[in-house]
Amino acid sequence: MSRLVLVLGDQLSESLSALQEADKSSDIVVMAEVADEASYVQHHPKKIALIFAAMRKFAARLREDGWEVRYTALDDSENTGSIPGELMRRADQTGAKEVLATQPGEFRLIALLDENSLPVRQLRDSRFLTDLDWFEDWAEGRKSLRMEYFYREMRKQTGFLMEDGEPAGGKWNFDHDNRKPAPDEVDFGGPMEFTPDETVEEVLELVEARFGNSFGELRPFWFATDQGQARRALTHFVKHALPRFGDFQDAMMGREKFLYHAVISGYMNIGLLDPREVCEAVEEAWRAGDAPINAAEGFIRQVIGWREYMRAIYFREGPDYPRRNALNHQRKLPPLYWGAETKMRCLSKAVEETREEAYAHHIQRLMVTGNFALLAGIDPAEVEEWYLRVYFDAFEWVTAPNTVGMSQFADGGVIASKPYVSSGNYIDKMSDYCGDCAYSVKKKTGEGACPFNLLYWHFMDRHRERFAKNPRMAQMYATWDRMKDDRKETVLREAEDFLDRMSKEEVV
Ligand code: DLZ
Ligand code: SF4
Repeated sequence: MSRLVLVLGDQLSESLSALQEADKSSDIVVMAEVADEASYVQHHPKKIALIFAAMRKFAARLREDGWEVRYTALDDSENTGSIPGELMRRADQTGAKEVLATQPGEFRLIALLDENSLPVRQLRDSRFLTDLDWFEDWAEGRKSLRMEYFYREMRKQTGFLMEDGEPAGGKWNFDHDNRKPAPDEVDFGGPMEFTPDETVEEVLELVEARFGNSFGELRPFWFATDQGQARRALTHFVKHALPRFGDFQDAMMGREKFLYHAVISGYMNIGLLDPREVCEAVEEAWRAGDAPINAAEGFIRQVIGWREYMRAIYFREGPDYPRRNALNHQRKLPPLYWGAETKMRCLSKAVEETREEAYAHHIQRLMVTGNFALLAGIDPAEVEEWYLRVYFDAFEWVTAPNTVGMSQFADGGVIASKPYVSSGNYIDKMSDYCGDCAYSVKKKTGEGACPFNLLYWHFMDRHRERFAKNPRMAQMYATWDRMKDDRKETVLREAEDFLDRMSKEEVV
């Protein structure tokens, strides 16, 4: 009796546990482009196109490999519009009585498969390095979960950048070297771009017709859409950008969308690249003397540290995690996040690049769009949904912990030991945005004062009770307390005024 093997749009790896467990000679692979997945949030058109194109190419590859694949295109007349619907339809066609799946990266879909009338066996997703049961044991009894300690465990377990049981270069973390401000010139032309082939072009036409009105530019579409292309993109990054990746990891530049970033997170998250092969390529470049340790370590930490840690926290914290709101922030996400005019250059650049590329690098996400949302008191659920919609690498297992936890502190400190907030100063130091901005970063109050400067103190003041005792924030509270009362009043009044105007959808 044949079984169905479900392969989702972010599970496009031959090493997928469901495929490994299945029998090529009798089991039938089911893949489906469905309206439910394409619209549970209104994804960026480039993200949908990436997933559909990569799904179609992966299905073709499985067929070449001898698998029987039942593939449903979005515009197939028989398409039921949902994953459970497609499983039932394929079961009726084939007589299959059981489904093999790899556990999806989202509680919503896990529950749907659990409730499916046809039994679904959900296998562990072995493409991630962290065993979630091991993580439970590791986390149990710890007062606080900090990524750094988790990361060191992962270094030991995987052996990446280890020499005789010790961290290569004598330190676990070289972040101290990774905070250079924006350079004058960037000698990297950006990630490798791929001209759409026939399959991609067909998908682009479909996406244009069905999702053309969503936020985001579909064309030019240049993403890798199969494993071979994604590997070329990785090699290109390692050769041309990795050596300077570390130095400028936290820099931001108006003219340079990508700086020295790899832009491969989306490929990893849909299965085209395996995190192990990514780290191996980076480690190899360091061993060959082609990349410094601060670059290799900084990069590998993102992959075996942050990426794994985010996912493990998501599954540990449970389905309510994306809706947490520890700071009780209720303001609506302002239209500037959807491209409405703003005078804040840092935000207008981050949103413009997001609209064009379905991408912004991590420091733009954390220190510009994330920082502003936190300072302005925006509902973290709205912020999380924004990230989930607009980025090519966004799936709930990563956007929930990244946004609700790390960027918005809405989990009350499960992930971060203090909120990631900064005034305009930090943005000015790390970017070239402020020079071209209508606001003045040097002005703390009055006409043209940088809104980040005002909102920073507004945030500190309104959350005093929660944060005043945090030793890492004591110095900032001491600075605030040293300010004269009338100055404090001016700052808070101007911040309130800014927030009012923003809420009334005036151009701010
Ligand atoms: C994100 C996405 C989109 C846009 N479309 C599909 C689809 O049509 N078919 C599919 O199998 N998967 C799609 N996905 C990925 C799923 O939403 C993803 O598997 C879940 O969010 C869990 O991570
Ligand atoms: Fe952003 Fe303020 Fe700098 Fe303008 S002055 S770019 S608003 S940080």
